[in-house]
Amino acid sequence: ETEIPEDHPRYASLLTRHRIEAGVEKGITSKQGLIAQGRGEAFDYLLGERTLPSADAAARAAAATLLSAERPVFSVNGNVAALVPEETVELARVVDADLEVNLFNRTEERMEAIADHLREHGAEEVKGLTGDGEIPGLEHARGIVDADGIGAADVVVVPLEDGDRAEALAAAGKTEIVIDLNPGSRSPRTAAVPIIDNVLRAVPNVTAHARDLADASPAERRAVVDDFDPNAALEAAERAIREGSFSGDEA
Ligand code: PTJ
Repeated sequence: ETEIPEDHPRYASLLTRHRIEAGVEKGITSKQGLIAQGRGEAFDYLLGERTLPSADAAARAAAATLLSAERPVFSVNGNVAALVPEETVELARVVDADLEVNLFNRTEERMEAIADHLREHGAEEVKGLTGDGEIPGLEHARGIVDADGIGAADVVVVPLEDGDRAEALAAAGKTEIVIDLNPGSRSPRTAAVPIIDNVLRAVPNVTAHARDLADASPAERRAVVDDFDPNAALEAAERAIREGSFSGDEA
């Protein structure tokens, strides 16, 4: 990772690619994860590779939602594990959420490799391997979850989630926080809190907001959630892309 000079104009992008490649080599990330990464990069470029004010507001709403949750769970896939393992473990710790490996293309090998990888980065308990629960309305392998993890969660963080699965989770009554760089994608459109940002920036940003809100009263947290408008956040991101705000500020 350290071979890329930090002052390189595309440092963050090159670092990201390197981590995803290393993830594939380590058996964590799927080959489809490489394609997903390419798609994400294109959107990140159009967004100016920065956190829009609207995405920052979403991150704050996500933090308030997580702190107010009874049983929050952070769902981890092959891309998230490769890109932000430490940051994910840290966010889960700060908001007292469970970590659950949950894969679009589920294989036992990759489930275990990701759980090991998270433990190497400080996770104590990692759920997902039991697979004794199911999200209704999905083809069997796509719906497998832990009954006492995502199965019992009230709030789930699902970064880079597939649209069908995001819809099925919402139909199962879960409050969803989706992190996705494409504001037109179905999963952020399904989410109570869509964060249109790179997971590399979004996960530590949610943690920072959670630290800031740690001593806030339930009423203050509720106000943060109530003041957040998911449709306005999606529109702000679309506008930023359309108006080419990668060379200026968010309109
Ligand atoms: O590890 P698995 O089997 O669970 O598979 C994970 C992937 C991501 C491969 C799988 O869920 C998939 O195929 O996802 P999609 O349908 O390609 O959607 C990925 C979405 O994430 C796209 O909308 C991308 O724009 C977005 N994305 C990609 N990289 C990032 C991202 N969003 C935020 N941060 C990123 N770094």
